[in-house]
Amino acid sequence: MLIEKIKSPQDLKGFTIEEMNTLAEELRELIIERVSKNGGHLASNLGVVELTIAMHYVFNSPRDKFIWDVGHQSYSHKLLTGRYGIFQTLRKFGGLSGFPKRSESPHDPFGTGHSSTSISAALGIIEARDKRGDDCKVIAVIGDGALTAGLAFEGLNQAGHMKKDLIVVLNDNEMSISPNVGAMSTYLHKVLTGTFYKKFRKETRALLEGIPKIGESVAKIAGKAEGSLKGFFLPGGLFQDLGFNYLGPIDGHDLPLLIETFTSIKTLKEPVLLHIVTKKGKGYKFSEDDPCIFHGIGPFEIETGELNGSKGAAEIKGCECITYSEGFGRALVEAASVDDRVIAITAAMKEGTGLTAFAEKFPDRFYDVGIAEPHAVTFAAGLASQGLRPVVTVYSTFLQRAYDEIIHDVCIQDLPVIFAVDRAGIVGEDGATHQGLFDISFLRNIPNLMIMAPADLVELRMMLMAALRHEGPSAIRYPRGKAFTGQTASHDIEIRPGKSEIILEGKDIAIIGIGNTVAVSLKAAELLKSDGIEAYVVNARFIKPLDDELIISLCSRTKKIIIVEENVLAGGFGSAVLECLSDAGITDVAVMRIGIDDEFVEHGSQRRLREKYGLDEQGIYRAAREFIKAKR
Ligand SMILES: Cc1ncc(C[n+]2csc(CCOP(=O)(O)OP(=O)(O)O)c2C)c(N)n1
Repeated sequence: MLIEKIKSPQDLKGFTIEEMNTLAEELRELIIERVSKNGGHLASNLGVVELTIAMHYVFNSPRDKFIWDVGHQSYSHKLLTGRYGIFQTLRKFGGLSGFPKRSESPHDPFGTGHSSTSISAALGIIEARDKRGDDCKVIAVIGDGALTAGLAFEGLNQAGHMKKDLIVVLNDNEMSISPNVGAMSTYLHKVLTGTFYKKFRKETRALLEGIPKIGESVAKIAGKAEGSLKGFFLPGGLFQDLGFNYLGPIDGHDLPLLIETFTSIKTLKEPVLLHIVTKKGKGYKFSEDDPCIFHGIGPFEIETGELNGSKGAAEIKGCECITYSEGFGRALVEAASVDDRVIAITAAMKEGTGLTAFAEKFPDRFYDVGIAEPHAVTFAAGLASQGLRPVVTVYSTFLQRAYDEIIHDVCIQDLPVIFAVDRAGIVGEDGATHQGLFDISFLRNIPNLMIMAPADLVELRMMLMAALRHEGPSAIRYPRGKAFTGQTASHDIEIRPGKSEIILEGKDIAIIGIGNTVAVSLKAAELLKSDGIEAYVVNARFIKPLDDELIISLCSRTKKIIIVEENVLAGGFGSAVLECLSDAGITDVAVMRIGIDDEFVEHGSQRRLREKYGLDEQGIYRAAREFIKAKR
């Protein structure tokens, strides 16, 4: 195989176009095979194979720096930069990350995972380069989906103004995870289908050949050229007005054309935006037909495209086949059916957050705002200020983007926006950039916000109803994966603000779980019972308001309390309990907190990571036994 000859991108330099086309086929096969086993972002990676080869052929990584926006499309880049030998470990615990990572390779100059950071980061790198008098090239590759975020425009805004030699490759496949949305997407679509593109598409190569290789800016060349050449630059007028030399659109699968284009623009000393058109999922029938399903996928059968087991299943034994996201989506449809004030908002994650059915049933009350979490939150605040009941469904990790909007636009004004915080806790293979391990800490300190976490699907539904009854802002956090169906042993189905419940009586020790740690705490209590240790188990339900009364009363019954949470310990739920005890002047109770210490949690399966951090039943059981033995 040709890929075996490539120890570093330098080895690509001697390849012929024919060999590079064969290499593209090999890369596609390797990616399909690996993702079919390990899961991952298939369609996005298949779309950028030729682009990646061309970039490595023309530029000199790691001296020249590639910033992959989101970074979910970086598998070919990894394969060409010395990571072929360990590619089978992709997304596995201790293995290759599914995203660019500084600690993994000098060819990854900037880590990504969340979208729309590439232009800002590239500009920073360029500025630092100029300060040290270097002359490397910096290329940001951004998708049309990622271009919907405000952050990308903040980067373009400064870059166009600074006039530095930044190359932005806009990889346009007209898809975000689902079809791309918004006015920018409509604009790009017009560019692709417009008369200019149609007219000049065929002439693209001829035009490029006419561009001198050195010195003059693309704009100047265009200015000097004949009328038809000017037309070549017209479609992307918006980018030109922002200070970029716009080039394209060109076919992003035409390797010779890509190579010629990069060679032509390499020497320019001004910002260039190269618009390429690619097919998401290219080269594998099933992902070409359904790039949305194959955007991020679990293990599947290559022959049939069918999933092996269900995607994102939490590894809790004995649960029914429905995810928390699906359960939430169903509950929201139910709520919206009886309350026409209910609105659903997503930032480009309709399928992931379980809103597909809602969008079909209530198209006028469903909004996909693009990858624009801060806007989603303020948009919801505006709706809520007029008496509507917006529900922002968002992954915990992406809600981080909207912190100021949560405080400034929602909570200070005490508006009844509901945050459905999906993928809260350990998410698994997507790794450090995607774990939802901060939301308890960053939400808990905001006045007016009620925060809940359900122990099972029944509670999730009841919490949504409680949030809709609540007159102020609220958040419900729930994990990735399958729901613990049925009741986790809740005695009382009714959700009352600030009320938790004891779901197992004991005497020797108390274990307080929140959300999905309730079920494992119960299992750990069963193990303790066989050792003769009787543990109370508390289903906390509320992070805020905290059930001070129950916690304080528990302290008169047992002198040892363990708190288990899938969140960082700093500022987490355990901290809330400690604050409560301290404020109440309780000093004779020993508290142990199980959660994530002061570190980022890397990639691996949810099961493996929970085991590592002692968040599974065995971990809690062992910790409880040690704790019982300890003097204090
Ligand atoms: C801030 C943020 N929100 C949401 C996501 C989830 N997400 C990952 S890829 C993606 C779509 C990106 O579309 P595009 O940039 O066009 O790349 P493509 O996958 O089409 O190549 C989304 C919404 C994210 N990574 N970061």
